[in-house]
Amino acid sequence: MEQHKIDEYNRQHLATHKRKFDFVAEDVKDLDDVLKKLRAFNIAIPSWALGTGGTRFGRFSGGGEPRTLEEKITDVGTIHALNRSSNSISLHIPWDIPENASAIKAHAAQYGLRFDAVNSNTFQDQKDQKLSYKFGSLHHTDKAVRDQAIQHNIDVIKYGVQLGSNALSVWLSDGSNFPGQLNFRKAFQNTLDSLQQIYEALPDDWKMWIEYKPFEPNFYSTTIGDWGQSHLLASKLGKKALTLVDLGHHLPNTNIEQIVSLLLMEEKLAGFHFNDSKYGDDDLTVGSINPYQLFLIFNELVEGMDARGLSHANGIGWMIDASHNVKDPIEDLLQSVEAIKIAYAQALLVDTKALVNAQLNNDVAKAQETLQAAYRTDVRPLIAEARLREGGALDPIAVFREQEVRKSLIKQRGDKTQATGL
Ligand code: RM4
Ligand code: MN
Ligand code: MN
Repeated sequence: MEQHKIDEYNRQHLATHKRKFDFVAEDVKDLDDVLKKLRAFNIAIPSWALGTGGTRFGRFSGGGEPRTLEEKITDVGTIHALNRSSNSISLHIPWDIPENASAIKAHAAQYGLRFDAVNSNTFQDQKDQKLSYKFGSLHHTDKAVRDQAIQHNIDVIKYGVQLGSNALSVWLSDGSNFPGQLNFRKAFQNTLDSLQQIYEALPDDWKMWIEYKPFEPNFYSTTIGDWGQSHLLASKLGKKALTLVDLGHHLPNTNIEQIVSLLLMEEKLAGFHFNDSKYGDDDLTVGSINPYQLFLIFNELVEGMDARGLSHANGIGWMIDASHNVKDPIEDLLQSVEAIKIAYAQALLVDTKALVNAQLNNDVAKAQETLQAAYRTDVRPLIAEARLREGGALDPIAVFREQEVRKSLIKQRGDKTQATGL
């Protein structure tokens, strides 16, 4: 994406933007501080979200999908050039193996990108794999299977070290489909023991992020099924192990913001896999179903991070984990990043003093008014302004469409390409 094209678009739309910005900015108390924070805020893009995701029933490619890791990085580069808020990429291994790490790193650096957490995969069998993960990996009854899965995680750390990552993200599909299939206690102990061996292989400045999920692909039990089980493992493992919250990994109506608040208090919140859902792990575009919940989560995050003096930009990990099958993946990711920034900006606008007072006085109506005043503010011009100051586009999707980026990707890569991933 050439900068002059972005600048040209911005020039044409500056007057309209200015009018909207001035209107909202007038009522923002610490405008400079808010803009500074918005400018610094980046969200990592997962390497598996750049193709059109499928379901177990089918897959419909939109064309021009990245065929290689390099092309995935190029697409993240396009996203980052447009929104200036996606300066890193998170790799899933073995879907994306960096065969030549220094070349991959140099390619990413060209777009101002670095590597976020690396993700291991012991939920699928690979072609050349000796033992099967059909009955689980780190929790398996057979030590040989556990050892194979441990070794895979250690290999993933090694790839990550070469790329300059500093976290290993572990999501296990381990669980059971039928009552009686598993001994819960032994499955948990095997998982702990396996994670301990992986933990020992972590470099000093690395973290292990432990993701939980209540069901799917197993439908009776999941060995790391909720934040309590993840937290139990993380606290037994040590300081470098933390709990990762994927927004889609909760039973319907779970109060995620409360979970987030307590994990943050305990210094055990690794970060996020952002997405949205209506039923389960739907992996829909962030903010497409329940933007109010996202705001409430960010409200707890801002409050909790400020209480601990953590930097919003990198105090914890921010990452998208979505898999969509009807939209252009690049447009979809741009929408997700925007939704996250909107929720964050709204949380920054909460009148904290008024909220604290309302809470102390049990003034419930005032507390609700205070939160919703921030939530109902149209903060989009603030985000556009932050983006503009960073060199991004006032309207990233509009530029993407105007420049016909997808059309030229299809021309280069073909109509029938399929990216690795789900
Ligand atoms: C899982 C989980 C993991 C992701 C895989 C592809 O449901 O969210 O984070 O890596 O899907
Ligand atoms: Mn996830
Ligand atoms: Mn998931």
